[in-house]
Amino acid sequence: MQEKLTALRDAALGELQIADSAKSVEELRVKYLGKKGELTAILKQMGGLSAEERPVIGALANTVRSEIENAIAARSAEVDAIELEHRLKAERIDVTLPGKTPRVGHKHPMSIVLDEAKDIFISMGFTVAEGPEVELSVYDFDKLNIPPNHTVREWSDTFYVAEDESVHLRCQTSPVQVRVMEKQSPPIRIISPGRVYRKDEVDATHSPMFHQIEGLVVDRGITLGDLKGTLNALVGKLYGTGTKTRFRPHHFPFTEPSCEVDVECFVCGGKGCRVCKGEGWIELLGSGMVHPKVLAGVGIDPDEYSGFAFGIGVERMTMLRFGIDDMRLLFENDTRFLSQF
Ligand code: 2NL
Repeated sequence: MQEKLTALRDAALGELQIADSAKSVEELRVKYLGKKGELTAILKQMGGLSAEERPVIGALANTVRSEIENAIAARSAEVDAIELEHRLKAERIDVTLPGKTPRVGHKHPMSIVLDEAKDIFISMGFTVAEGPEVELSVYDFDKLNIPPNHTVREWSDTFYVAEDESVHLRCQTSPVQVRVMEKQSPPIRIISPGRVYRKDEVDATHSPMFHQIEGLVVDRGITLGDLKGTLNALVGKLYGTGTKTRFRPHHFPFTEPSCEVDVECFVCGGKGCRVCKGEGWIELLGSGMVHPKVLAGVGIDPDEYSGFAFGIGVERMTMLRFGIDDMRLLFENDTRFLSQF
């Protein structure tokens, strides 16, 4: 039995020496020291030994076991080191290779202008209000004093959703302001940015969907002077202080008096050119003093309160700001165009 044990030890140590992975070391541990391993098999035969032989063989068996255990521990450490070495070589990163520059996007020109406009109004104490794009005609037409025969109510102008004309895609964001006035009592100072829809053919200056920012201020003693001051501040911040404005009489059913606001042409400085069609002025927005009927309709007493309102097209504002001459460029999302802003 002595020979068997030493032969077992020699075999185990020999095989361990050529084991080259953690897995094969573990296999050898099972093979020699495991419950069904070769050492266990030999020890099972100890029953047949004499009383003198048994302690001798027992001591040798223990020595063999610890020799094999030590050899496994030592080889296992070596193999781990070798495997780590291999992995470090295989997974080596060459930090001197040129990197791949990530393509980082940026804000769309309309978002740049919209965010600027929002900041300007927020700095003047306005808050931002939002509302539904599918709107009740009562809110988008009736409560805005738009008469029953007005062209905007025709099916050729408006995207109706209901056959009975009670629901449509909003033509302006004014209904948002009507909803705020119904819920909240003055003072009111809000802007309502958002998408609006009109049945227009697509061309360089029209789109059936575009964006608007409307604004509304209602309080005691609000005058046309407040309207002019607010809109001049906006124009100055957007297009540079000193940009001249012109308030030109106009008509809207929901304001009285009403005016359109022009800015001095940014191309020719007012002399007249192709961009301003020889006018020297470019139309920017519509505005006016909120019609007393509109105030009364939402339960605000027009004898106690007055207000001004305005509506600006965001596409138009963006085109003027960056000198873009075709609205379609803003919607096509060609990155060769967009990356310029
Ligand atoms: C335009 C310019 C405008 C308003 C919008 C408004 C809203 C309420 C009451 C009165 Cl709740 N007015 N908004 C006022 C003037 C012009 O938009 O060209 N619209 C057709």
